[in-house]
Amino acid sequence: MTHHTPKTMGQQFGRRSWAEPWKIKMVERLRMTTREEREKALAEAGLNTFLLKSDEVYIDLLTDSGTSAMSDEQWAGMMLGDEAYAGSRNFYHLEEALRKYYGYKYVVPTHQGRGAEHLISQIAIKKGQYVPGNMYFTTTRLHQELAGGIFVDVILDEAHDPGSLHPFKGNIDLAKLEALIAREGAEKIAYVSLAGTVNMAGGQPVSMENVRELRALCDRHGIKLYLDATRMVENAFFIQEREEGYAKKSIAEILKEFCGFTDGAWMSAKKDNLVNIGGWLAVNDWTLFEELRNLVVVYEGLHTYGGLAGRDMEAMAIGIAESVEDAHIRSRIGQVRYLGELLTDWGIPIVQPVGGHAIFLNAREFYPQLKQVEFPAQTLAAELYLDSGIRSMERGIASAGRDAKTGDHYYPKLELTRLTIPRRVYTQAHMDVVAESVKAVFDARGTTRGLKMIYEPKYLRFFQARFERLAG
Ligand code: P71
Repeated sequence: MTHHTPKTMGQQFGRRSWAEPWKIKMVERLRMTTREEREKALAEAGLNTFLLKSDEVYIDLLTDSGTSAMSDEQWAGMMLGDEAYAGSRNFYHLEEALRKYYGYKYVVPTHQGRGAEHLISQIAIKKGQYVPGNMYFTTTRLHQELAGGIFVDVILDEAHDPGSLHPFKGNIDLAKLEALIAREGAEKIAYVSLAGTVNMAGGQPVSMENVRELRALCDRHGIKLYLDATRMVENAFFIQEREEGYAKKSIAEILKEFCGFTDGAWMSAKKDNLVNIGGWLAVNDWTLFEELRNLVVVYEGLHTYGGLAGRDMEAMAIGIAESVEDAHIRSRIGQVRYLGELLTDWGIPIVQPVGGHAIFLNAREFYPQLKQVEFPAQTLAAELYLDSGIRSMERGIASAGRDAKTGDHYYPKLELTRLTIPRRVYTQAHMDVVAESVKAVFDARGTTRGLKMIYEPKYLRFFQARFERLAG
């Protein structure tokens, strides 16, 4: 018998191991299912992972949104909820945290990110204006369009290439933006919509240099610059790691410097900010703030709670401080990267470089036999669930929706299946199980058939669409 020497993960990678800066006080038990149970559950869900019951899921990588584990201090904060209708002390705590870490002057809480997107879009966009941005996000673009705006993608070309190793694939291509301004005129631009670690591009960051130059460009033309800060803390980590001059700066310092180049931000606090529900808008301009806090009372709630309970705002204020700690973000992104390193080493096609919140499997390369209208990424999500009970999310043609003018599908270059890692929830052993399941599905890829959509809702169709397997 050959003797096998066990090695820690760190040893296998030739480095000292790192571990999470927390320990586990309470656990949530998981339910395992049989293949038969999964076949049945998936058929009932119309082969759409959004329609599965979470009890039917083993490892849930649908999203990192609202799925993080709160700390004991955040839970203690929940008991300090001041549920006054007006002027809750938790709102002032939240405002203080946002001023301290993000640096904006005025804050409007919202129930989640899209609530904030709705308000800023309604106020800052005039019908027919353009909204250039670094790749679209589904809810962001929808609210911009509902406000009469026309979204224009001005991200670097590299962002659309899953193989490009550009360190800042989230950057805005300033020449594309200049060309749009030259063609349409600055007054036709509502604002520039900049996102930190671009979700649909694979969690790819924006460099400090890019936002600095973008600010200068916007100033030259008198154009406002608003930030989708949803995963901006993760973006700060990549700047610290990859951009010259930032290695010795803290995540908190980098975050604040970056936000300082923008006129305001909207946020889904369900991601970086480590809460299960919440969002906010923050701006530096008083007049804009007055408009926003007036509109928030129409759609969300009074401007000191915006659709949240006092306790939610307290948990958010505490979560913000925890989220900018260097050790937290290093282990958070380290875990995502660990899964990415395994898959890369095994030759499985994923978007490179690995981003902040998720691994994006390149479904086109899994299934070259499928046309894009046969939903390769949706197919891959279905196969993964069947194999192991892991839930992932389609980020391809189903998510992209239809062109309102022509009625045809949008055909995004990226046809991806996202394995999104919740913060502080799963262990390294869970990542191993995920990696092995992806490999099993990859190894069986040759015989996999595609899907057709048999029910298509009007808005954000991917949430509720139903599919059927194509006959072989
Ligand atoms: C994610 C989500 C949640 C989601 C939203 C839509 C379809 C599927 C899943 C939400 C974001 C986001 C960015 C960059 C704004 C929102 C909306 N992401 N900007 O990735 O990633 O925030 O969900 O709190 O309303 O799973 P909201």
